Amino acid sequence: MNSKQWFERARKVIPGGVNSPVRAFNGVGGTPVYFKSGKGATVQTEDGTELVDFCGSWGPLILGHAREEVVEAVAKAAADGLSFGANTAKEAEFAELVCSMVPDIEMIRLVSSGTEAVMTAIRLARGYTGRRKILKFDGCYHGHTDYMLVASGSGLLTGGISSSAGVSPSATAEVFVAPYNDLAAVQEILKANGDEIAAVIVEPIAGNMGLVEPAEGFLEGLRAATAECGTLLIFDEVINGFRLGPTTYGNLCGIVPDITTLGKIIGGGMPIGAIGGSTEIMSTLAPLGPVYQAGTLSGNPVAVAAGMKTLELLRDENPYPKMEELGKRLADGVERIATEKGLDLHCAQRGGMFTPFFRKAPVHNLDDSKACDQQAHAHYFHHMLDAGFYTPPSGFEVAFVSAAHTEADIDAFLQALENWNRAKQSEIIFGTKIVTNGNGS
Ligand code: HOZ
Repeated sequence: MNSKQWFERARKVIPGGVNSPVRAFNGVGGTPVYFKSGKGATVQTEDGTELVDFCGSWGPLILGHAREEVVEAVAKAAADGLSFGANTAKEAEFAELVCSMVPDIEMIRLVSSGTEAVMTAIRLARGYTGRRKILKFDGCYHGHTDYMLVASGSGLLTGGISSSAGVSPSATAEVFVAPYNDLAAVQEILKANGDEIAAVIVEPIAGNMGLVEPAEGFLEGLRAATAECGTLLIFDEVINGFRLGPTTYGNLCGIVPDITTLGKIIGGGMPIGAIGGSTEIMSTLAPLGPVYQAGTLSGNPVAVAAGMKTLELLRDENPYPKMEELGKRLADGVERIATEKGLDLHCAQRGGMFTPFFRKAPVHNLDDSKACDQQAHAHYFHHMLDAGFYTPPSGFEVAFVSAAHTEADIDAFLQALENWNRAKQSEIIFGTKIVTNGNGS
């Protein structure tokens, strides 16, 4: 059975054949790849191929696939019991570790996903402030709770919808949306409605419309404007957290949000999420306070073991300078090739995060990202896949260089890009639509 056969089989019993829409390759066309195993920077597929993986399970695998120490920690925890639904010493140690690595997080509550973390953070902000409304940014993605599925990034963009059906209008009516990086728009909304807004939520470095960096003063401005009207500032660091250093991005750039949401890396590949903040705010959560949150698998010992070992390794080995170096090598190489080949392409990069944007002009917000040539991205994606490189199957996502990648991986990636000749590529089938190569015909 190859990927195509597995996909046909899966489509009969799983909606769209996938358990998360972006995996369906709607953004790039063609048939999704089925993964069999992974080790370090590479994965083996059901097609018998080996791919260098720049998706890294969408971010958790900062140490690469199946890092030995993490797998050992998981195996040991699993052998000791998969779940208790009761307290464990490890979860207390894990909370202590995160608090020690992120000084502004005095307390942390564990949940099972980033979506759940954001859901809880929003309820916490509402409970703490006694206000109902929220402000989010166009193209930022904060999981799939009702009120966060407005003007959303990530998989919603590849599906051509920015807001989901089935969401109650009363949920979205409570959400203001501003363009990312537009501080003046935020200030205006807060000036008129600040006393009704419980929280402003932002991905400090946006990662769900491709990699979009905050403009100078944007995050500082958000901090000042929210503080002025008693609105909480939530940094959604599900992607950013522990990505650029062994701490949060907020801590690295010296901005203290009121609440931080975490996920991905802190679970080392196992399902986890977390909400962190000051003792005062976090004490609003039950059983100390009136804001309810619960979960049978919250603080699951196997997930905690994977996360703990991952954070310890990041703290002790400090692979961040290496990832920055490799990320820069890759981005510089993409820029050079784009210039030499006359491609409408540039590469955004920060640390190990990168996004090739198919236009020359920089990308500051969702409108800029949407203006990129998605068909060119799809052709690039398939060329690189055929050459042995797996990148996110969407032009609206971030790719990741992990601590397991090497200079040789980056150079091979660049060589493959250098060999790209779009005019020679065959057409790509998007569902029933065929996108031909070259002249965009
Ligand atoms: N949160 C991940 C994208 N940035 C997506 C994973 C998914 O939607 O499957």
